[in-house]
Amino acid sequence: ASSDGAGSERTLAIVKPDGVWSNHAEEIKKIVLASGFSILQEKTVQLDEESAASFYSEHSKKKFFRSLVQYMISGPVLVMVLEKENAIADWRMLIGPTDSNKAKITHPRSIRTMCGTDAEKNCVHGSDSDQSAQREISFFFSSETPGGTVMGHDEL
Ligand code: RTP
Ligand code: MG
Repeated sequence: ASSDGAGSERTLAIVKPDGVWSNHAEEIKKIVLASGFSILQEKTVQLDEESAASFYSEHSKKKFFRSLVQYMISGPVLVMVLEKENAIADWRMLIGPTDSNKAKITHPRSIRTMCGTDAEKNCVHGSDSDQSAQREISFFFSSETPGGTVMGHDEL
């Protein structure tokens, strides 16, 4: 859009199944907007095993991979494209460290402290680089790789 500033950046955020279940999606969206992000696109999707495994394929050799995939398909997720200057790092900062138990100690005001449980069930996702952000945004929002079954779709 023409309003995109020269320094603006996009990232992919996900409210994972535990965050949706525990009714934190609206609260997280309020934090997103209050922190200066624009929500360019959003949808609620139910991932299947294949799409969840593909989304997290970088972790396919890790011990926690199977469990991660089962967690990610355990219910619908809210997927959002966020935009602001420095969006990738700023969103990662807001969500806090991967392990929600550690976040509770070191980052008490983080989103993972608010709604995460442990090293796996950590409530939210954020792209970790510009390359990941581009891949992940296409994964969910390009028509060729729909990335799960759409449960709801808000046009913003
Ligand atoms: P994410 O990709 O979801 O934003 O999380 P992250 O960068 O902070 O962490 P990453 O290393 O990419 O791990 C991806 C997701 O795998 C689950 N996990 N479980 N049991 C474990 O030790 C473990 N470690 C990671 C988490 O759900 C993590 O977000
Ligand atoms: Mg990651």
